[in-house]
Amino acid sequence: MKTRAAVAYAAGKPLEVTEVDLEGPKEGEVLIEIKATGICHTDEFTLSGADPEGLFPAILGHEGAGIVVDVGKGVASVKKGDHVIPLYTPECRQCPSCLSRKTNLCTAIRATQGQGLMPDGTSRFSIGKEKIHHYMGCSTFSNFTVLPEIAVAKVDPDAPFDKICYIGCGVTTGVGAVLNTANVEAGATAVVFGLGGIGLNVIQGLRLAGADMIIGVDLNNDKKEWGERFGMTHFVNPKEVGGDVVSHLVNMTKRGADQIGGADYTFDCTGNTTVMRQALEACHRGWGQSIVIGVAGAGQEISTRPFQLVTGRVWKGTAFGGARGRTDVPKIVDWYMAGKIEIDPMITHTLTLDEINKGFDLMHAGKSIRSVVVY
Ligand code: NAD
Ligand code: 022
Ligand code: ZN
Repeated sequence: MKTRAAVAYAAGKPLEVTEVDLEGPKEGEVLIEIKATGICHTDEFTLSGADPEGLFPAILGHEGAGIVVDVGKGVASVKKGDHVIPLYTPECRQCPSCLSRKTNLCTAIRATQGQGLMPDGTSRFSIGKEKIHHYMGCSTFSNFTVLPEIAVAKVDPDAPFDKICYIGCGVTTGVGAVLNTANVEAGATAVVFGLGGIGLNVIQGLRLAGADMIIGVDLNNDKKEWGERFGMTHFVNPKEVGGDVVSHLVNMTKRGADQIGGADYTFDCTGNTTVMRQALEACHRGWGQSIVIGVAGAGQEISTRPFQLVTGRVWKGTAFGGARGRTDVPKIVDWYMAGKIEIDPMITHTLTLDEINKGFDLMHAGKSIRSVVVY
C-alpha cells in the first residue's frame, strides 16, 4: 500500500512529507493507522545527526496512537479496530528480561530494532527501490506503520488519540520514573531538575504518589508557573541562587532533629551531566535516590566522589519510566480518562503532518512543552 509520511533523508535536513510504499504485516505483526503523534527530543537528536546510531533515510517518531487496520498470521493479542499505542520498549513476556520481573528492557527484538528493521531483518518501508529505515520500532511520523504485536499496547477506545499519544513516551517516562523506578512514598521530599515535557510529568507523578515537598529547578523562570500547574511546591532558578545550587537545595530540605538536608528523591530531566551530579549530591545521605531520566549526548560521562555513594545515596537510571508497555500503558490511559493525571494542558501545539518541521522549530526555541501532529 501507499502511505503519507515525513521522511528523514539526511542528518540536519528538514523532514520531507511524501508518499511512501508500505508492505503489509507479516507473521506476528500488525498494521496500524496512526491518528496522532507527539514530537519528542530523541526524534530531534537523531535528525540533527548527533545520534551516532542514527540511520538514514528513516521515518522517525515514537510517540503515537492509532487503530489496528490489519494483522499478520498468528496475531492473537489485538484485532482490527483495536486502539493501540506503539511501544519503543516492547513487552514479549517471554525473554529472560521480561521473565526476571526486574526490568522492563525486553530483549526480544532489540537487535533488529536498533538497526531500523523489523524482527525478520527487513524493512516494510520503501520509496521505489530505496529502503527506508524504521525508527525505535515505531515510525509514527507515517500515517500507516507496521509493528510487531509485542510492541503495541491495547488501550481504551474512548480515549482521544491527540492526547494519549503523549503516553507513548513523555507521560509514561515521567510518571513511571516516580512510581516504578523510584517507588516514591507519600510524604516524601523530591527535587526535579528540568521542567520540560518530562519534568512536568515527573511532577504530576510525585503529586499522585503523595509527595509533600516538590522542588522544581529550571534556568527558565517561565517554568515556575508550569511546574505549579502540576503540583510543584517550590521553584529554584540556579542562576538566581547566590552560590551553589546543591547547598541551596540541601538547606531547603533540612528536617528532623539532626537537621540534615537533602531530598528523598531527585530526578534529572535535562540530559546534562553536570545537572546529573547536582541531582545525586542533592539527595539525603543514607537513603536518597537520584534517578537519571535525561539522555546525555554520545560519549558523555558522569562523575561524583565515591563518598557520595558510600554514604548511602543511590544513583539509578530509567528507560520508558520502567514501564512494561503492554501491561502498564493501558493503565496510564485509564488514569488519564479517570482524571487522575493531566495531559491536555501540556499539549501546547497541534499541527498537521505538512507542518511537522514547525514542531521541531518550536522545540528548539523552547516554546512548546509538546507539539502533536494529528493525521
Ligand atoms: P525539554 O527540553 O522540554 O526540557 C528540558 C528542561 O530542562 C528545559 O525546561 C530547560 O530549561 C531545563 N534545563 C536545561 N538545562 C538546565 C540546567 N542546567 N539546570 C536546570 N534546568 C535546565 O526536554 P524533555 O522533553 O523534558 O526531555 C528531557 C530529557 O529526558 C531529554 O534528555 C530526553 O532525551 C530525556 N528522555 C528520556 C527518556 C527515558 O526513557 N530515559 C524518555 C524520554 C525523554
Ligand atoms: C525517548 N527516549 C528519549 C526521549 N524519548 C529514550 C531514548 C533511549 C532510551 C529510552 C528512551 C533507552 C534507554 C535504554 C535503551 N534505550 C536501551 C534499551 C536496550 O538496550 O534494551 C533505547 C531504546 C530504544 C532504542 C535505543 C535506545 C531504539 O529503538 N533505537 C529503548
Ligand atoms: Zn520520547
